Amino acid sequence: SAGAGAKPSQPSSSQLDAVRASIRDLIRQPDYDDGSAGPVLVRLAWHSAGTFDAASGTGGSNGAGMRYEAEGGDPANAGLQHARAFLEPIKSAYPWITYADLWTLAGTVAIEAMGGPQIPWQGGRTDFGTTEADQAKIPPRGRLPDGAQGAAHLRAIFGRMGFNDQEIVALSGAHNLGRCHIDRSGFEGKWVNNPTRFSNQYFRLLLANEKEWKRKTLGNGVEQFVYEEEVEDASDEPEEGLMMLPTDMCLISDPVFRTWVETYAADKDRFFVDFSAVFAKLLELGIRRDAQGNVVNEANVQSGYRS
Ligand code: CCH
Repeated sequence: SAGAGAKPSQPSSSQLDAVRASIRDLIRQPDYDDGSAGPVLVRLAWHSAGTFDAASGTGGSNGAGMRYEAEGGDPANAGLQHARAFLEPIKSAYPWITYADLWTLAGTVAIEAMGGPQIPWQGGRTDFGTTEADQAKIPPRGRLPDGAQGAAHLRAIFGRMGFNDQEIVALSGAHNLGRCHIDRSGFEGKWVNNPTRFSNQYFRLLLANEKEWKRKTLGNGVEQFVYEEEVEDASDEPEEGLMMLPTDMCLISDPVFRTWVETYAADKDRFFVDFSAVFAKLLELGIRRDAQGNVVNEANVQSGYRS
C-alpha cells in the first residue's frame, strides 16, 4: 500500500469505471440495513469531508483520517466502520486508489445507484500516514453537526465549511437516505418510507406532516420528532413510523431555510441539480488544485486524476 507522501497514480477512465462498477456491485447487502450499503457509504463520504474549516484550511476530504482512532473513534462517526469495511475488498482489488478518493467516489456512486443525480468527482486525494506531521493534520473532534440543535448551529457548522443557507438545505436532503441507529447516534428510525431511493420525499414529508410531527423522548433520554402513521395493512404488520431530528425540523421553522424546503419539495429536478453541485463541492473541501485540476499539497505537488 502507498506510504506517506506516495503519489496517487493516474488511472485511465476505464480503470476508474471498473472501481465504480465494483462499488455498485457491493451496494446490495441483503443482511445489512434495508438491504443496502448505499446510505452508510454516503454518510462516510460526507463525514470524511465535513470536518473542513475554511478559516484555517484544516480538515476536509483529504487524508482519510477516519482510519485512525483520533477521527474514527469520534462518537460522531459511530457506525461508519461498516462503510469502511464494505469498501475494504475494493481497496484490495484496486490498491492504486487512495482511501480518501475511494470513500468520496463511493458516496457519489451510491447516490447515483439509488436513483440520485450524477455527481462530478475528481481524484487525487492522498492518505495520511503515521508520521507526526501527517497525524497532526487529523482534524479535532467536534466539527460535525449535532442533531439535537437548531438553525444557529447549522449556520455555524456549515458556514465554517463555506456553505450558505440554500446549500445547507440542499445538503440536508441526503436524509432521504438511510436511518438513525440508537446504538450509533442515540436517535432512532428513518426519515422516509423508502430509505434506499434518492428523492425529494424528505422535503415533502417535512411540509406535508408539519402538524403531525410530535416531540418524543426516547428511552435513552434523546429527543426527536416522530410521525406515527396510522396505517391499517392487511398483514397487521405495524408500520414503522418516520422520524426527524431537531436539526431537520429547524429547516421548516427557520423562515429562510423554509423557502428552500418549499422549493425542493415542489421541484425534484431543481433539488437534484442543486444537490449534485453542493455534494461535489462538499467532496472538494480541503483539496487544493492547480489549473489542470491536479492536487497541490503544501509539501509536494501531486499528480492528480480526473474522472
Ligand atoms: Fe446526516 N445524520 N446529518 N447528513 N446522514 C444521520 C444519518 C445520515 C445529521 C445527523 C445525522 C447530513 C447532515 C446532517 C446522512 C447524510 C447526511 C444520523 C444517524 C444523524 C444523527 C446516524 C446513525 O445513528 O447511524 C445532522 C445533525 C446533520 C446536519 O445538517 C448531510 C449534509 C449528509 C450528506 C450530504 C446519511 C446518508 C445518513 C444515513 C446513514 C445510515 O447509516 O443509514
